[in-house]
Amino acid sequence: MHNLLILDGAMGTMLQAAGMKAGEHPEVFGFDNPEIVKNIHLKYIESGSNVIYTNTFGANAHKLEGCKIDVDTAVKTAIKSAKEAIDESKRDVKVALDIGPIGELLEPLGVLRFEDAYEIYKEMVVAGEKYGADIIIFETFTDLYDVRAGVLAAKENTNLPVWVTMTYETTGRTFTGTKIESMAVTLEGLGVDAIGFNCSLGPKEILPLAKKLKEWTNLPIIIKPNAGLPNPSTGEYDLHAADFAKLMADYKSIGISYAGGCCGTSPEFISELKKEFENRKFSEIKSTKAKTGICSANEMVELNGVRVVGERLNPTGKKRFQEALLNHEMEYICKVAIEEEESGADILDINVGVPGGDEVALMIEAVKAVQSVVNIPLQIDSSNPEAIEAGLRVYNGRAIVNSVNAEDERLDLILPIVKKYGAAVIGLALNENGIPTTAQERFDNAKHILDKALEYGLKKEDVIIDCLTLTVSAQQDQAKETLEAVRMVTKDLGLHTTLGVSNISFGLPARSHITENFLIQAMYAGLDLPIVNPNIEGIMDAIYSFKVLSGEDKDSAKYIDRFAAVKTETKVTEVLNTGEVTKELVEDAILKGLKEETYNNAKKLLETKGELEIINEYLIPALDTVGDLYERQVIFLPQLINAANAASSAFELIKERIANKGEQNVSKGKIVVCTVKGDIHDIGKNIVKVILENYGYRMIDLGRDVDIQRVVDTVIREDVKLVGLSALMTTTLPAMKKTIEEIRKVSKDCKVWVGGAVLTKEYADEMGADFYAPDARSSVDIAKTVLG
Ligand code: THG
Repeated sequence: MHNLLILDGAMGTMLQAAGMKAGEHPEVFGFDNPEIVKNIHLKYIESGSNVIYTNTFGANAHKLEGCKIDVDTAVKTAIKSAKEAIDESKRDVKVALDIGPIGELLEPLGVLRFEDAYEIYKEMVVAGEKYGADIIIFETFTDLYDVRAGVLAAKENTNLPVWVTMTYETTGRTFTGTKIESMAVTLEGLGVDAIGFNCSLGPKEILPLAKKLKEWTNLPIIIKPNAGLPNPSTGEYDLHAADFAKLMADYKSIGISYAGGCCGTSPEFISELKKEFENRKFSEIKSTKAKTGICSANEMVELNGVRVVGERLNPTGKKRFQEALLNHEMEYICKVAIEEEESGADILDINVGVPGGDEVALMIEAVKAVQSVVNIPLQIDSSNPEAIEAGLRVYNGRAIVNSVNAEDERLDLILPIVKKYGAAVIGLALNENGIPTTAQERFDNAKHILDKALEYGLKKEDVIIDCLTLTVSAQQDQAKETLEAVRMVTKDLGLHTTLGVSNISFGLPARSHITENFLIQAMYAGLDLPIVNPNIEGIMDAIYSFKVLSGEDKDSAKYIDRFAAVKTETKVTEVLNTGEVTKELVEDAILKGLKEETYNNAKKLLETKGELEIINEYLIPALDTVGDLYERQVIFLPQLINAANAASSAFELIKERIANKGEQNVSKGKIVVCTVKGDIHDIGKNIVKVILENYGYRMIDLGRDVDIQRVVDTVIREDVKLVGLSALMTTTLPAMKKTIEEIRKVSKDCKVWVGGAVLTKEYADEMGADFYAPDARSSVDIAKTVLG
């Protein structure tokens, strides 16, 4: 019999039903009313919960700032209430310390540093363990980077099991673009004990997402959906307890381990769930091995064919790159990375070792910068264990470590780090005696690396062997030994292999012929992760051709795509050469989130063009393109924000020029935005603000939890013609409706649009809003309609 445990249901709505006011901190309410919290837990336990979540979702230092209780007190109080309920019930129930997102976006989406997020979560988990929690559950996360900070804090500072559930949209992406595959592989790598989904959707909508998750993880799966979707006419969730339980029974085909309810569920839901699961036994699910790969948050690279590793993020022999590292010119490094991605690299090797540079600090800086501008995953290239760990720590995905070798001392130093972060690792087929001259000896080194890796708990597919490219002009007999070693490691050990391909041709004229010929032979021998310069057309041509002949490129589709249409895309770097700033270049730089580049473009344009012309004909069309790409899910939230910020650097310069000339305000109109009374969530509102600002509107941001009267006063005082209201919780929708009504009383022509996670077009209509914005991007169209 499959072992399934029942979790609890919603806490927030139960607290409200017991008298908590909108806008009140649940943790503070729980501190003042511990009996109420205990009784809610007791109801869930009596309904059948085997695990209850503490009333600590927002008990972090950021959210509790200015409250009368601190984090330690909030956690202590909440765990005490949970434990008292368990004691009273006399049942064997576990306490999960509930941790929600901090409520502030991490860099580069927002301003919170990864390291600061870590400290905030650390304070919570340490208190949780101290006061006796059995499990730590991170729930409702939409940013993989954010939850990684939490998981690391939990793993490094407590001995408790760590669970994670993230919140997805029906598209299979979170709000920031995290893929299910990436969540699964990254979190399993970090040693999380169970993963799954909670909130946002109902059991029916989460089912396909859970199936996908199952393909990508071997971990126990947690499903804690909402009670369906909110029904616009009633404001309630659309599933009753029995329907909810029936839909949950469908999960038995997947083989989940923990089931409960999120928003809109109650003890009744949990008892129905319990009945449903008791009546219909979960059959044992045959576990097939989960898929894996190397990934960033929003891109997964499976290692089931030739994958190109770009070599150019490397200061060796490159003066400009060295200079950029020493001067911390990350925009230059980012441009090199973008160029490699555009040329077709699948993974980027990143090496920041430069004389006079602090490799650890530079690795952190470069990984953070590069991962914010490219989607493809990274390969951390260093011989310094601290630099490797620093890179893995801030890397938001699952990386490759380049490299270890067969020396035990190195293996014992590096492999535990690789294991801790769940990375893959390249093992060089050399040892303390140097590079062997025969294929057999290189094979033996590879075997030793594999054995050690398995001992340290890595999986076979996480080990990539480098059979070592020597320079053929110096040691001519070695080329065939390398190729033979690749063949043996591929065939007899079944491992992935890599080679720094270009080493082969040093010292020869017309190097490309040798490099490409060697590359082709090596791929034929089994090389699947060539480290190359993807900007060299011949290299990529060879790889595209190989994939056709090997059968990897089905129906030659990629090959045809590469050669059928002549690519007209301009490269960012071209602006430096030609000096002419075209619309394409402006758009390209903005799309890539290059701030300095965009600033310089604008500066150059100002020499010959008017301010408004630049805004209307260059910046706005570029932002429109960015918006379209976002809507079509070609780019994701991080890129959208980066692009908006890049455009803003140009916009600031232009505004400055206009101010200096003493001309009238360039602003296209004033817009008020705020999160309504009783709601403290402002992530969506902040994004809207940034984007609209960059379209040239003057934004009056009233903040969150805003009094209706303040909105009304501002509308009158500033003669505002457009107001955007945000709310994340169903419980604050009445406040939104009331705000609209009050605005109507004082202004005939002020339009109001509404947006937020729980809203729908129907809701918006019902509360009398003029417009509904399903996402941040659509607020632009609304602003254009109203203000031009
Ligand atoms: N195995 C593994 N990792 C490696 C290598 C390897 N990492 C580093 C290197 N070798 C592969 N990467 C590079 C990076 C830069 C250059 C070559 C290989 C390089 N290329 C130009 C050249 O060949 O002259 C120089 C400048 C340029 O690109 O414009 O410097 O073997 N595991």
